[in-house]
Formats: sequence, C-alpha cells, structure tokens
Amino acid sequence: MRRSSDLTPEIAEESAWWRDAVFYQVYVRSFADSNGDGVGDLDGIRSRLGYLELLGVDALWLTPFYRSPMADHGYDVADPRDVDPLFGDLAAFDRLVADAHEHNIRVTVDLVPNHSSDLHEWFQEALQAGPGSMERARYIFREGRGFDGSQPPNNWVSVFGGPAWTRVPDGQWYLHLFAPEQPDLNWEHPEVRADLERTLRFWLDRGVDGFRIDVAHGMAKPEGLQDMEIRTQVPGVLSDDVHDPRFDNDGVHEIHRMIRKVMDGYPGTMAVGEIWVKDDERFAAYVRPDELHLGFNFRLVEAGFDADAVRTAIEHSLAAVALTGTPATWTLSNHDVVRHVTRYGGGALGEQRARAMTLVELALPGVIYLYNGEELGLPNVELPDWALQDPTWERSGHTERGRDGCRVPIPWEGTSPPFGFSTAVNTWLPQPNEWDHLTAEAQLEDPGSMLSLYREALEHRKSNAGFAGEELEWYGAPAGCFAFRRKGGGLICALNTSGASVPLPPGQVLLSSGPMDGDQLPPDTAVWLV
Ligand code: TEU
Repeated sequence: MRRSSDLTPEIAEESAWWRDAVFYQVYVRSFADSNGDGVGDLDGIRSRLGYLELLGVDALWLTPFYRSPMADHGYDVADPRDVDPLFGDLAAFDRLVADAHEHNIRVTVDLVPNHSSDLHEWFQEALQAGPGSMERARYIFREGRGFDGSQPPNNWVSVFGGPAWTRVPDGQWYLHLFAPEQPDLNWEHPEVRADLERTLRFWLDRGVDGFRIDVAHGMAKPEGLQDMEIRTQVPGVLSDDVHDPRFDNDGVHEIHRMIRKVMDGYPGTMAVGEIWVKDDERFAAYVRPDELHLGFNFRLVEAGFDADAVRTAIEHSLAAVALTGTPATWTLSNHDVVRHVTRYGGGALGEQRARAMTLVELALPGVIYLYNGEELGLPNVELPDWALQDPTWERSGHTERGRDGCRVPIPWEGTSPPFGFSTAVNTWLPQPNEWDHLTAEAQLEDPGSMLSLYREALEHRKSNAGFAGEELEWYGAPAGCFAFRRKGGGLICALNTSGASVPLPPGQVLLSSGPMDGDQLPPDTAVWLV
C-alpha cells in the first residue's frame, strides 16, 4: 500500500494527473457480480479491469461500498471504514486497488460526510441518550414547534419528498435532508470532524487516489435553521438562484479546507465535490486552491439537445472556474439522473444525439466523468413498480419513480439476462430482454457501435495534439449549430442540432458521431476536425 511519502510534493504537482483525466463512475451494485448474488461487487469490478483499460479511462469513481442497511443504496453509511459484505471485504478492496494500479487505472472512492445511516452506532447512541446529551449533539436534534412540540422545528423538506424532520419517541425531532434513514450530522461538533479525518486517512493509507464528496454543498447549516422558501422542486434540477438555506452555507468551506489539509499530506491525491450550486461565483468558492481540486457542475446534464443551450452550459462552466485555475469537470450522466440517450429522445434518435454529445463533451478541456455503461449507449429503463427501490418512490407517495431506471446492471455478453453481469438470473434490478444488442460483446468488434465511438474518441483525446490548451474560441455558425476550436491544439468541434444539414467548418474530419452528408454536417451529428 502506498504511503503519502511515495510522492514528493513536486512530483505530485507535476502529476496533477486529474487535470485532464477521464474518470469512469462505477455504480458498484450494477457493474459486475462475482459471487452470483445478483448484485455487483468489488471482485466483479476487478474482473473487468481489462475492459476498462481497453475503453481508455484513467481512473474510477466507486460509489459507496461501505457497511450500510441500503436504505439509499449505500449513501446511508453505517461504518465508513469497512466494506459491506454485499460487496466483499477490505481484502477485496485492497486486491482491486492493487490490480487497478497494475492496469494504470487510479481508484477514487465516494465520501458521504453530510449524514450517516440511522443504524450508525452514533445515531443509535443518540436515540438512547435522550435530549441534551452529547450523543445527540453529533446530529441535529431540536424541540418541535407548536404548544406541544408536535410541529417540525422548521418547514424544510427532504430532497426525496416529505418533511426533512422525523420525531423520536421522547418528542424531539431530528433533521434528514434526504431519507429518515440518513440523519444529518452536526458539523459544528469536533468529533464529527475528527471522524471524517480518520476516514480520509483510512482510505488514503490503503492507496486510494482520491474522493468524490457527496453533497459537498451540504454539511454546514444556518445557525437559526430558518424556514426555506417552498417551491415546486423538479427532481434533479439545479436549484435556481434563490438561496436554499439547506445547502451552500458559508460554513461548508472550512470543512473543505480541513479535507484539503489532510489530502495535501498525500501528494498526488484529489477530491471532486458534488456541488449543486448554480451561481458561478458561489460555485467557484468550492474549488479555491485550499479547498476542492475539482467540482462537478451539472449544466451539461441540465442542457437539452440544443446548440444554444449546450453552448451556454459550456461557457458558464468554463467561466465558473476560469478565475480559480481549476479545470472544468464535465459529465452527461450519473446514478441520479435519467440516462442521456433517453433525455435526448430515446431510441435511434436518442442514440444518435448521445453520440453527438459525447463528441462535444470529449472535445472540451478539463476532466470527464463517464457513467457506468454509458459507453454502451444504455437507455433509462421503465421498470415495473414492483422493482422500484429508490427511497424517492415511497417518500413521494408513489408519484416520483426515482432513479432506479438509470441504475440497471450492465449487459456484458450473451443474448438474454443476466447478460454476463451475474450468474444469477434474478439481478437486483431486472435487465430488459432487448438489451441483447447493447452488450459489450455485441459492440466490441463493431466499428459503428457506441462502444467503438467511445474507444476511438478517448484514444484521440489522449494522443492527438489538437486537444491541447484550456481555452476555446467560438466560430459563427448557422442557427441551431455551433463550432468551437481548442485554441491550444486547434481541434475543431461542430454540432448540428438544427433540422437540416449545414456546411462543415474548414478542416480534415478526424472523427464524426455519424455519417456526413457529402461535405455537409447532417442534423443530430457532431464532428471533430483538425
Ligand atoms: O445526491 C445529492 C442530491 O441529490 C442533492 O444534492 C440534490 O440533488 C440537489 O441538492 C438538488 O438541488 C447525492 C447522491 O448522488 C445521491 O445518490 C444520494 O441519494 C444523496 O446524495 C444522499 O446521499
């Protein structure tokens, strides 16, 4: 296992490997199952490292694999320093890190500091200890409002629907911005901070190369816990500029400075924050030199398949980090949002547009995060009610179907479920029978497949001088289209979201997302030129 002394700060600075890295988000329970229980696990990931190397990714982001009752599929952590038996054990984790490094792939892991599981020993102690105890002080317990305390302490709602407070038998209420099984930790408490530092060092000492920080805009709460402005909340949409007191409170930056201080003792490691903050200046505060190395922004996820909307998302994202010296971080999908093949219309059109947007994303300067099977062109799945497990489904009174549709296990080979994901036919979420044409096996040798497009694009991005530099310049373009040029290396990327073919910009076609229309760029297509 590597110790922090393996790299000198100078080498580490040079090896700021993450600044143009391609990460692959492994949704652990849906990537590959090694023991036939129908759920993905750590040894399953290890068995597919050759595929990930062939795909051409530089690093992995593993979603939570820690001990958890799985009320929110692992984002309710009962022990942040142990592996849940569902996914293996610490020895399996160590094997995975060692083998990934052998394949020249780095490993980053999820960190869930905003809340714990309600089965975490601390929360169980808090329930036993009663009001005013130091055990309760590790969480956010308050007396209720109303003459008998029967009303929640404020009007905050949970991201998953319903109130953000749950009352315990002795009459106090505790805060949970997500599910009741995810009580928010009190970040004013020294033991909470000390425990996170312990967790950071525990995984860094096991050789991880970094972290993805869950709800990085959470943790700090406003002193008075004042009421929020209740607006209709569209799930998965960036909150607008009206400040939401539940998130993005200034106290959060001291927490990120503490995290960064620990990580600076492990040169060559990095942290990316999940930051659902729309205001560019407030977003930029998270990636200052003494805070996070990178910050997810979700503008590309939120933009529809429209050249103007995509250009605005790109310009906004670059502007947000321009003053910080931090590269932008791009993603089209993750485990919380509808897969982009479906977002762009589904079926053949959705696939065609997803191919185009992949070339746009991979042409951009900075860091890329690919999501669990997007390289196979997987769509969102309309799962039957009986299969739904996302807490959103229950907490929204069966009005929000939740995120399971983007989490269906990857199809690897064969012509019917479980498509090589597992030896168990009953996988934790059912795979559609018609995924037989989407398996990695069916696509690997097909030059026209989505998988081949990703492999070729990633190869060019890694090796072609056209991708040098961090700045873009925009060309004039017909309505519904755009073209930008990487000012450093000269690569040009053009996108046509209009309804008709348009003339190509000048240059030699390096790669296109679909067939050209003579010397014209057809609709729903993107092209790279050098
Ligand atoms: O999601 C965070 C999240 O959903 C909120 O930040 C919300 O989307 C945003 O504030 C809306 O404006 C993370 C994980 O990615 C997700 O899977 C977990 O369910 C959640 O945290 C709780 O840990």
